[in-house]
This record gives sequence, structure tokens and C-alpha cells, in this order.
Amino acid sequence: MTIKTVSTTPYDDQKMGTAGLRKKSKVVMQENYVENFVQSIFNVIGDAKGKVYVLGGDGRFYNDIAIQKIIKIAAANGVSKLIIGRNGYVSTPAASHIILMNKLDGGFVLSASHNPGGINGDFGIKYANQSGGQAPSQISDKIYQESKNIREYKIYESEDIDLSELGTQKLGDMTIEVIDPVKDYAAMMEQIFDFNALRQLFAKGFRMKFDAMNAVTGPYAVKIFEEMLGAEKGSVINAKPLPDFGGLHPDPNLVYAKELINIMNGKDAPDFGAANDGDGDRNMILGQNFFVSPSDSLAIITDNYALIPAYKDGIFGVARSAATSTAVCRVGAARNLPCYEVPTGWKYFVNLMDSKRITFCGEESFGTGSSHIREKDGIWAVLFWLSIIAATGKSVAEITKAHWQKYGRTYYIRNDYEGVPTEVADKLMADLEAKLPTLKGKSFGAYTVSEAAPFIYNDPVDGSSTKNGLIIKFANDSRIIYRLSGTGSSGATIRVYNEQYKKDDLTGDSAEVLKPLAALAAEIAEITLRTGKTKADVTT
Ligand code: G16
Repeated sequence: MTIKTVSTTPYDDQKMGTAGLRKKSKVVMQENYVENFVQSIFNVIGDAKGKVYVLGGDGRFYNDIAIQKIIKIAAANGVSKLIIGRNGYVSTPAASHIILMNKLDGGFVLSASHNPGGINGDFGIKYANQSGGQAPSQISDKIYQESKNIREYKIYESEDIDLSELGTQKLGDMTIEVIDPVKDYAAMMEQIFDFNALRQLFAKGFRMKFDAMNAVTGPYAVKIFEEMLGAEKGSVINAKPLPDFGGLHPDPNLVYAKELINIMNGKDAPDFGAANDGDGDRNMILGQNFFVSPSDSLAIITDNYALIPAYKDGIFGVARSAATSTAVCRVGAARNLPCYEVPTGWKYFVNLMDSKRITFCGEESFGTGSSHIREKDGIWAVLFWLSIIAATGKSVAEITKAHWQKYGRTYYIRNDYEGVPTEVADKLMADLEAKLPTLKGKSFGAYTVSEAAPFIYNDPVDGSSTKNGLIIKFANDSRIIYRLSGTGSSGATIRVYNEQYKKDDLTGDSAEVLKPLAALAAEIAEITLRTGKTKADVTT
């Protein structure tokens, strides 16, 4: 076994987006693509001697190949130890926990999250640092610069490492420890929530369905919901991680989690439904024939913090991405909790958690979490909801409606215009930004613009400043936000977020209530004129 230095040619597209590097699988499969990216990370890290990282992925196509490359590059770069989930699996939240629990230097999660997998799907690499969260832009920018100039990488020449058995092995001087990726995570959940109360809930005949979408959370969910809490066998569906997710698009929303939606809207529906995405950081919460919007879920979780053992003595504050509805901030205001507004991307919550400014945070993109780790956490959110149900004896719909009664309802939908040529999308955003100052005070029927400006976040901890999206606010408590997605793998996706707060009138249909606002949003940005699209490709 020897360390080989291999000459390579740089790629110019290895820029990380909202959450890591995300590309078409076929792009990642190009010669030296993974090698270049991973070596660029090690070049930016500097001396890797003594460093320890967690490594794993959501099991998607190419997980097994990429993981072997990373192992060999890590060994050649002097990494002391890799902690790897058995068979190469680890969920994003579990990886964050492993980093924090063991005080590691960071980690690599091989996932394109909620994007489809397979040779025609997407692949991705999320890189976390010692914070347990994804590397901030200051670091990912350096890695990108490095990747554009890289000329060689180092790799250990050896057989592939067997990741199917728990235990420790060596590759040169590097130790490889293969661990059960579920065990410590499940133990952490048991410390946060009252598992006895949840066991009693299931013992009384409470029924749930959890859709793991043939992705990484299957083994976590079977262990926690079925084995530890006593949910009936078969409560977890699509439980086996598959390289192509069995053809599913592992995005837990009303569009892609069809099987679960049909179950929850069908005859004899269970009491509770939930789904997670490819790497287990996103969640969707459902009741019988009832959908909880992620923004409402965050607000409801915040309002009920005292029901959970780990939070019963109080929480520091809350945060949401700017595109997420303002619902959680209404709870914050009522309960005297600071409410921060950050750019889209979980990494922006990390400083707020580290500095004890916030405990809970969430995003409209089906992400909810707390400072137990530095990533959003799908199973945590499900356990939180189960705990609220166990403590109140109410259904998902009753809990949500009671919340609206108390705080009013923030109607919310997001319209996505996908596959737009990048130049068209960039120009649309640039022209819209230029137009914003002219909109203030203008009336469009019932909507009078009270503010129109780009969203700029000044991080109170590190002083960095980030611009992300354009916000138009109206005098009638409604808002439109426009931004370009940072998680696509080709072309551009224009996201348009629409929100309207109502104190009364609580039982409407979101799409109906927001129809005029959504039409106005499309008109102001000239979406049809510029993209040719007369309606959104996906509405969530
Ligand atoms: C990632 C980020 C989230 C973000 C989401 C959508 O989630 O971690 O913070 O809200 O992407 O980002 P965008 O609107 O830029 O596509 P995940 O689950 O894909 O890692």
C-alpha cells in the first residue's frame, strides 16, 4: 500500500450551494471529480494530521464508490481517524451529533438531500466543520477557489475497505471505525423526549405511518418508532434505503410523498403521518386529511417547548429563514423570546445556536430543529409532534387549529418555477431588484407596498453580511419573497414565497386565500413574460 500523487485537471463548477456540492450523478462520476473536490477541502484545511472526521451518506447511487475515494484520499492526506456509518450510511442529523458528541473536526455526508437519486438523478457532498454544521460561506468560497486551481491529489492505493462489519481497522496510519449510525442518535432522542409517555401513547393503540421514502431514515425510524416506542410493525413504510430510492423523489411534501398522503387521506387513516427526506433532515407532518405547513409546525413546536423534558426549563430564542412565514415570531413576541431572521441555509443558524441566542429554528423547506445538533432534524420534529399529541390528547388538526385561534393564521404557499435558464433567472432577479425602490407606496388593488428591499443579514456573531432574496411587504400583513434556489443541479429554480396573515378567517384553503397575492407576485416579476411559464411547476 502506497500513497500516490495523481495529476489532475480542475473543474470550474465545484461551488457549494445552499447545502454542499450538489450535481447530477453523471457530473460527479467524471474522472477525478470527487477526488478534486475532496482534495480541495483538505488543501484548505491544511495539515490534517491528528484530525478525525465522520463519513457516511444517504445510501444513494454512487455513495459506495465516492465513500471509498474519500477514505483513501483522507488516509493519504494524513487524517488520523474516520468514523463511518455501517455500510456507508449516516443521516445528516446523526452526523452532526457524532461530530459534537465526539468533538470531531468535521465530516462528510454524501447526499443530495431531497433531490432524486440514481444515475440520472443527483449526487452531493455536504462538508461540515467542527461546529457540527455545514462549513460557512467564508470556507466554502475558499474551497471553490482551490478547486479551480487544483493540479494534483493524494490517494492511498489499496483495496476497498469493507464497511459491512462494526469495528476498527487501519488504512496506513489512519484508523477507520465502522459504527452503528443509529445507536447514539437514538440514545440522544431518548434524552430529549419522554419516551415513557410516547410508549404509553402507542400502548393505547395510537397509530402512525412514517414514510422513509426508501432513504436513510428507514433504519432510524424502525429502531425508534417501532422497536423503542412500540408503534405497530409496519408503521414505517419504504423503510429500506435503496440506491435509487425505489424511484421515489425523497422530498417529503404534498407533491412527492404520494403514498403517505393517500394513506392519510384514505379510509381508516392512522392518527398521525410523517415523512423524512433522503438524508433525514427534512420532515413533513400530517394528520388525518390534514397537512401542517412547515412554518406552522415551527411555531407550534415553539409554543409547546415546555412539554418536552429537554426544554422545560426554558429556551433562549427562535429563528427562521426570511422566506419562512412569520408565524414563529408571533409566538416569540407573545412569549418574550427573541426571533431572528436569517438567509436560507441551515448554516446561518449555527452562530445563533453556538452563542446561545436561539434554541429552536426552522425553515419553510420542511426543516425544523434545535440546538441539540447543528442541522435540521426530521426525526426530532416527528418525536416533538408525537410528544405534543401525547401530552395534550389532541389530534394534529386540533393542535394546529387551536394554535391559529390563539395567534391568528399565517397562510403560506411557495411557488417554484423550475428549469429556467440561468441567464433568464439572473436577469429577472436583477431587474426586479432594480425596480424595488419604485414600488414603495404603490397600490395593486388591495395590496399597497409598505416596504420593498433585498433581504440583507448581518450576522450578530461574526459580523458577516449576506444578501439573499428580495422582499416586498404590503400594508395588509402580507409579503412576497423572491429568491433563486441554491440546491438545484441544473438550470435555475425561481422560488416565490407568498404569505398573508389573518387574525380571523382561519379555516380557508391556502391556495385559494393566496391566489390574488400569488398572481400579483408573478405579475410584478414578469414571470410569464420572461420564462414562458403560465404557472408554477411545483407548489408547496
Ligand atoms: C437545504 C438547506 C436549507 C434550505 C434548503 C432549500 O436543505 O440546508 O437550509 O432551506 O436547502 O434551499 P434552496 O431554497 O436554496 O433550494 P437540504 O435539505 O436540501 O439540505
